Amino acid sequence: MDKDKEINRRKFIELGVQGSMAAGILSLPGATLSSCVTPVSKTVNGACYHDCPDTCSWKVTAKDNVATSVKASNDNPYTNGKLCSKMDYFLEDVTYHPDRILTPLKRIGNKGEGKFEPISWDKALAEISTKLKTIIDEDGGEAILPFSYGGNEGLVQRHAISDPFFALLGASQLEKTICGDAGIAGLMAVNGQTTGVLPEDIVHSKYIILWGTNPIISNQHLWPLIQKAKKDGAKIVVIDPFKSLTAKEADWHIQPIPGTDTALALGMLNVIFSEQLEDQEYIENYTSGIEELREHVSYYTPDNVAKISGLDTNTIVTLGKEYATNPPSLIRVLVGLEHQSNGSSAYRAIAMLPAVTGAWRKLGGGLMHMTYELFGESLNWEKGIIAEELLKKKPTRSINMIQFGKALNNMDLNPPIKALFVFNANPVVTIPNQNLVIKGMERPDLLTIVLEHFITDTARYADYVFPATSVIENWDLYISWAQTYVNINEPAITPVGEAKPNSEFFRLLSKAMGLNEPYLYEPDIDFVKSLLNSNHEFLKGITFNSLRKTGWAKLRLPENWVPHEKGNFNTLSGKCMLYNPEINPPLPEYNQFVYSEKEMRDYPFQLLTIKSTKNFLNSSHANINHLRKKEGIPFLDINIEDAELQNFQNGDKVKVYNNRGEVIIAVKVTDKVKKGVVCMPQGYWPSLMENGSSANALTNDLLTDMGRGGAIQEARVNIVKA
Ligand SMILES: Nc1nc2c(c(=O)[nH]1)N[C@H]1C(S)=C(S)[C@@H](COP(=O)(O)OP(=O)(O)OC[C@H]3O[C@@H](n4cnc5c(=O)[nH]c(N)nc54)[C@H](O)[C@@H]3O)O[C@H]1N2
Ligand SMILES: Nc1nc2c(c(=O)[nH]1)N[C@H]1C(S)=C(S)[C@@H](COP(=O)(O)OP(=O)(O)OC[C@H]3O[C@@H](n4cnc5c(=O)[nH]c(N)nc54)[C@H](O)[C@@H]3O)O[C@H]1N2
Ligand code: SF4
Ligand SMILES: [Mo]
Repeated sequence: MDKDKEINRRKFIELGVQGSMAAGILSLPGATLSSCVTPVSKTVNGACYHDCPDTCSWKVTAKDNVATSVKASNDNPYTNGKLCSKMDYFLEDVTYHPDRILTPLKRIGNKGEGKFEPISWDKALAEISTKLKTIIDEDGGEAILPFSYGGNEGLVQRHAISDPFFALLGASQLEKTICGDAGIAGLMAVNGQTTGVLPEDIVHSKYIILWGTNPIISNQHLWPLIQKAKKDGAKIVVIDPFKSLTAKEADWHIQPIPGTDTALALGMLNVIFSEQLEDQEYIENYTSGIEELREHVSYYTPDNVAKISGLDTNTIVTLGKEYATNPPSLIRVLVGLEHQSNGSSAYRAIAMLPAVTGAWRKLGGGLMHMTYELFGESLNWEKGIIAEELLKKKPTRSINMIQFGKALNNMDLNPPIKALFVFNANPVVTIPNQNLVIKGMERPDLLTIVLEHFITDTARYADYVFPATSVIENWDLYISWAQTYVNINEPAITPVGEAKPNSEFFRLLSKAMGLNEPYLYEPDIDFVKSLLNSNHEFLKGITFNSLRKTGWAKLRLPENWVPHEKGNFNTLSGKCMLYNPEINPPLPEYNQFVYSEKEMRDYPFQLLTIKSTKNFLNSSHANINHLRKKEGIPFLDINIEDAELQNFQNGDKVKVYNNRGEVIIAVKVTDKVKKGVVCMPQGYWPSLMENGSSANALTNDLLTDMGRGGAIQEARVNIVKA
């Protein structure tokens, strides 16, 4: 168990038109009707490819090689017969969208202009392989950087051929830490694992704290279960500096100053100890370091924490008491909370709450974060480790994705980055310090290759763009990072136009480069079969053949699983590490990020840039007109007091700026943020914004306190009328 359990979120990422449109289908680009007299109709099982905690199961129907519907699997209880609004028109919005790229393209305009002309696959691959060979000869393999992330969560299209391909070339590695890693580092320090309460078991909870997560938007299939818990008497508390849709629906919204959650959690512990609400027996048997923790939290009195967090003393006391006295209590954390400079410490402090109160004892009590470890443990990763073995023999440097802009612009790197591959990601939109990223991508000497569905704002900077298949055109296997279902994804149609799966691109490039290693040529379907070829108890009876029939299967986990009822933490001692001498500092501390007086004066507002867009998935779908219309224009939320001071009215166009960039956006005067905090949505492509800059033009490429994640929300700005 332990070896495979080493899979972390990074490795997880690394390894690894509804019926009505059928009538109009023949006019869709790329759709061709075969000459068969009898229409051939088929329905296959698949899953949503998005980097979303829900990983919905679906069925795709195709007639004569034209997909006619994508429908949620009714029988999967978690998907529960419903996709989300982003995916209602997936076939029109992606597979058959008129803007979809259907041939390889070569740049003819300047970088960023988005002017391309078609080129044949063979010619493009030949040109690239010649250029890559020169770069390898002159600068070494590390001059090549693959930049890929969770744009397609399928285990095959994410890394099947690309990982060994880049390892073989000796390319630089990308440190994929923008989502999950900071939180995981914090939880690992305490529990040695991230898996805790499973999503379905939230219905048993009686006190649910949604701490820095917005499930109505970001985890839509968990929300009905939270509603059920509420109907059965649970109190729903949201801790979020932004009044999200979820916060609005909660019984209690607690709105701290962003980035102060470590202090808040330590303050709750202080209350629990002073009110003697701890579970002494659980602490004695299953935790270590209680005396050090008691001493440590004595500083975090409700009064001190009130000063730090901007909350009332009474809020902190009540929260601590209610949390400790309403078992089974559950804390749900996901990703939003980690994007702070003190983000890891917050998870670390929060992870101590269920141990100190013994919340872990009951079904539905404890902490809920991610679930990928269960798949890491149970699938067969034998093919996935080929790249790892290659890298063990010949280690290469890593470039942290948060600091992508810095790396691209650093010509003192030895070697500098000379070739860039981007797939399953749109870094010009999603990576902090957007202007630095763009400046790097504008470098005339950088060879950039992008695999995509659309000319995204990243693809605009490419020398070559290759058409990627949409998920219904290739094989894959989907596991989930936040629930416990595995899905097979069978192609419903052959690739549209000249599109090819990511895996096939790398096979063809391997061939063009004269590489002969057999592992570069394994078919996708063999990866799927191999991953499922495991005797692990969680996969009992779940095979390639069974999944082809059922589409999805829930891991065979114990019924009514209470993972830490009797300790059983994945630490060396098996105990929950309240004090962890292996980590510096051994106890989580609240440390405020320090700005100079000048910075505080020049940039008086704290900026949040969050996933508040219901109709986009990160930057995906932001180019789809009807979804953007549905979403409405993006606003900067500003508190009424600040708006009055600055003389801003609703709808006024403002310039939000700092030393990294500026964004032109309309203001919305709301109570969604407190005084001093402003918030705008991430995900909008800069090309869709008035001045060609979106949220990440303002964010900082600062790393988190642990886990080398991104302190994306640690940003300050000033605002003036535009
Ligand atoms: N519709 C939609 N769904 C999505 C996505 C999307 O873009 N759109 N993205 C997907 C991805 S990749 C992920 S990782 C998940 C993320 O899912 P979540 O973690 O739920 O989403 P986030 O928007 O990152 O953050 C949630 C909340 O954290 C709050 N937050 C920010 N800073 C702080 C802080 O310092 N303290 C506290 N307590 N709260 C804070 C934000 O205000 C926000 O409301 O969502 C997934 N689902
Ligand atoms: N300011 C701010 N920035 C953030 C965040 C935030 O909260 N605030 N959240 C961060 C988080 S949590 C995350 S996970 C990242 C996500 O950042 P990214 O991983 O860059 O996510 P997307 O913007 O969805 O881009 C995915 C791209 O993959 C493409 N794609 C989909 N399927 C395939 C395929 O099969 N092949 C190929 N080649 N391409 C495909 C899609 O068309 C899309 O353009 O953003 C981060 N950035
Ligand atoms: S984006 Fe998420 S909620 Fe929507 S269909 Fe895909 S997995 Fe389901
Ligand atoms: Mo994410």
